[in-house]
Amino acid sequence: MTTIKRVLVANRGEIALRIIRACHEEGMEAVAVYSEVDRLLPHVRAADAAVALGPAPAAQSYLDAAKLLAAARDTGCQAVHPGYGFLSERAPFAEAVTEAGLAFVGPSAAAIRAMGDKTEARRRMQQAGVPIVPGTTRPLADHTQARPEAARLGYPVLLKAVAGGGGKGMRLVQTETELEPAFEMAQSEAQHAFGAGEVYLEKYLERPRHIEIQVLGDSFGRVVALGERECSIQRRHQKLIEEAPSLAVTPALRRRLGDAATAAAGAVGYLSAGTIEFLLAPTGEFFFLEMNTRLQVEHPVTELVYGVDIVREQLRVATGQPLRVHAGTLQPRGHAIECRITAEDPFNDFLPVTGVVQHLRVPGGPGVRWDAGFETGNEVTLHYDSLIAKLIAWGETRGVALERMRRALRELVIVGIPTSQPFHLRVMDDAEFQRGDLDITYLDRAGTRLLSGEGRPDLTRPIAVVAALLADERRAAAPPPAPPDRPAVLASAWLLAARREAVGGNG
Ligand code: MV4
Repeated sequence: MTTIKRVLVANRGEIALRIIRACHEEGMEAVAVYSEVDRLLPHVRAADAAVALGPAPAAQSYLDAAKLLAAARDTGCQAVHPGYGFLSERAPFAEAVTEAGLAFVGPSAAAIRAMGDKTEARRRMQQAGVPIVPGTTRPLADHTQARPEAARLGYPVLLKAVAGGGGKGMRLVQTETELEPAFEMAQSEAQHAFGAGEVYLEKYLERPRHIEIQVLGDSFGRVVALGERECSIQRRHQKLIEEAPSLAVTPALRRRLGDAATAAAGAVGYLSAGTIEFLLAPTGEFFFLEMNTRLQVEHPVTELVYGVDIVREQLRVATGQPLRVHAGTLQPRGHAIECRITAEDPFNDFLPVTGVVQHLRVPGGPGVRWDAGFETGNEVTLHYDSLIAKLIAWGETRGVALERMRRALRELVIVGIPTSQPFHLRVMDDAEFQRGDLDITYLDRAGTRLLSGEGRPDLTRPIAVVAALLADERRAAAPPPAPPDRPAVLASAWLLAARREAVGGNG
């Protein structure tokens, strides 16, 4: 057992705040880190202490392992939670954390490394009896080596980077004549993106769904699967909407996917939270795609339908405690949908945008969860990802969850930056989405229909909000009206008392 009293949260924005909240519920203190441009974000204030990392560029802040380790040491932390992105899937960082005598809230460096090499991951999965997409399990030396393999698989095939993942360095090859140039392109892209040019081949699957299984492992060798998430609504390998459960997954298929995911995680001695990605073919066959060895953005939809706090479980297993969830009793309840509210202009090809959140009205009420990294007054820059917040709706049925999401999206007001909000409203209104008729081509097919120039965002509410803000400012500038029964001086006395309370002194 490792005692963890204080955790360094090596991330920013919504996920840093999410982790800080879990620490507090586990009775742990949380130390935030922040770059110069992030000093006013809510995660910095929510933490028990905060350490400045330096300039905005990630290489000099959230990706600087030495600064993070120094921050953990200087503030007396016993553990480091990496969140997602940044250093979360860098095996050398996980190693450095443990070598510094701290607990890494995540899997072992060995598991991260094994899953980071996509051909090694495929070999391990094959050995564990997990179905993999037909293809090679070793890197290919050159296009002449690829030629007979591609012929054996049958075109179309996909060239993928061994160090890849997330779609980078991927190349679709339709015919044999395309193979040589595609091979060179894939290699140089991979070399550029990952500093490792190795590529391998997979049979190209047409119109699959992207289904992923959440797993949790503890130090007693127990691995549990927390059902699936439907993640087919993506754009340029960026997920925009996720839900749990998937309409395409029957209880029998869920059991088979769960067994495969458990075997996959077991094969690398998996500890903490992880996700096994599968492609589900229209035939009903499923294939291992890759494993994400981290907490994922979309974990809340699983939390809501399984009643499990995934981040608290991560913190518990990091201290050496057993998982509190038991495979036999896990049943999804109801349905959850997540919309990623991003600082991107859906009417301009989802171009990332910057600006200040001048006004924010947060949705709430029954079945609505708002996980945000920004508040009114915060600035969105281009230094990091464009995620402002995650809006998650839960309901007893998919229909209720969908209605709640629609209602919450209407409540949400963000003034100052274009966001993905109007896009999400249109998806919720789309008949194809409502039928659950999804695969990875949904957005390519529905995108134009949903975002055609006609019916650009209704500006009535933003204008109303700005008018209200201006009225507020005018009111603030004028002396407060003092009704006869409640003189202004009394309000000041209350304020002074409150301030005395806040500073904890005698005034
Ligand atoms: C595939 C595929 C079809 N066949 N592999 C994209 C990102 C990376 N994680 C793997 N990806 C794909 N691999 C085979 N053999 C289609 C994709 C793919 C995709 C997968 C999941 C979600 C969205 C996607 C969008 C385009 C392509």
